[in-house]
Amino acid sequence: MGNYYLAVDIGASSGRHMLASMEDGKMKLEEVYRFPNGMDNKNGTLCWDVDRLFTEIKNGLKKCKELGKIPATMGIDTWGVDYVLLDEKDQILGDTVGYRDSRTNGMDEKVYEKISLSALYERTGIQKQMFNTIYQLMAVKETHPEYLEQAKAILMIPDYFHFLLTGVKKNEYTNATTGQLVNPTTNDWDYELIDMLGYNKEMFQPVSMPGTVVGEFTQDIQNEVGFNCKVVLPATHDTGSAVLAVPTNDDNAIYISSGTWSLMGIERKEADCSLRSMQANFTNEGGYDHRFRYLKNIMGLWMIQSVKKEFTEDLSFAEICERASKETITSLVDCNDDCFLAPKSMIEAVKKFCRDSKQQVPETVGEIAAVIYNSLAKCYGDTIEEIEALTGKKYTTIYVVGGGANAGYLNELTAKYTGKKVSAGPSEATAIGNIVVQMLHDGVFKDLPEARTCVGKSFDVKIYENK
Ligand code: LFR
Repeated sequence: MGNYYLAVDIGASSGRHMLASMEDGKMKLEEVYRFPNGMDNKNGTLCWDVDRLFTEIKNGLKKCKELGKIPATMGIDTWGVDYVLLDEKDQILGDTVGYRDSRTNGMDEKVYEKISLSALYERTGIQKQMFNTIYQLMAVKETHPEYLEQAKAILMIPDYFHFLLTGVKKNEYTNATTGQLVNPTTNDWDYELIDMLGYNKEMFQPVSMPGTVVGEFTQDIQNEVGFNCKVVLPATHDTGSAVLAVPTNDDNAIYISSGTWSLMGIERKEADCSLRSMQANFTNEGGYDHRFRYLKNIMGLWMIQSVKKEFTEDLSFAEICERASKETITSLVDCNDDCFLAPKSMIEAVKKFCRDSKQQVPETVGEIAAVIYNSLAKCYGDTIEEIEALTGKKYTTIYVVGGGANAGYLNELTAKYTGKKVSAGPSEATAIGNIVVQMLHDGVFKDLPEARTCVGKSFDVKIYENK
């Protein structure tokens, strides 16, 4: 029996502890613990409860101990762009505000007073998203400049949890890049940009690559969870991990990391920071082995997760898909419209979009879901056209990975709207990608292509073709 490796994968709606090991040349995964997540409305501000999340992280570690399956290494990944600022006593300054909060409204203009949008893209290669760390820090500078002055460290959310486990502060590369303050050529913080914006330079730690050892559990953590473990940086940005688990070595593959967001794109060795790329709003997020994720954010299953909470009936995702598949409504919404980012009611937002664009307004559960699923698939189709135009290549297959790979109805629609073959799975791609880096660190695989071949052999994928 080989080693166990533990991925703690925390998404916007839930977190999970996944233990992995190698058996007969295949990766085996076992979920040992799961917990809910979400942004809480704290006096009108959307916040993450990082204290509770850290308790859940420790609960999952205790579960490993109980099972007698002690991991050799572990690593944490979460959604991107959010962070904490720590003072000299390592206490969090202010709230841990979530990326859907509206505090960044208008912060783009404040940033552009210092640097133009195009100059910013040219030096970071990161798409404009109002929630990027760069705009969030501007919101702090505007409302609580003292936090920025007092901050001794900025840690992205997974960096913070790694720090609580080990006492070591590191800024991991893949998550740092999404924030829009890293240079894609030097792969380090763009200190000149940070200076221009008047952010405190001292709080940034040197950027560390995935595969780097953070440290071992502190004595306190060891006493509490009952064992010691080495913490190894995965690609701490969940999308960075998910894309590592795309089960192919075909350089011409298009992937969709499908979860709360749908991240659709390709992998590239060089960042494309051109004006054309900026206008299409593609991003160049840093990845393992300096492979850039050239992709686009699409609103994703967040829209379905949100309407599901509002439906009076308690339905599973499968039931919602089932109902949607029976509908004939043809109305479509633009999934990337900001009105869907954090609406008070997603159902109302979808209806309003249809009403305003003079389309049939969906009324039933099935109709609302059908509009959302069809709109997502349509958006995938449009995005492929953009990728093909930008790269001058044709792609044959779309690899859907992540929880959304289980949505068979959406996969069928994706094949229909794109005209491509759809390969769906693995659904636990984020945890698998997290573990891939730990296994690479431990010498289980010699390189990423070998790891991806193994992922392809180890997990089920389902093929959908346009009929
Ligand atoms: C997906 C994701 C996306 C990022 C968004 C906000 O979970 O990490 O990659 O753009 O969440 O962080």
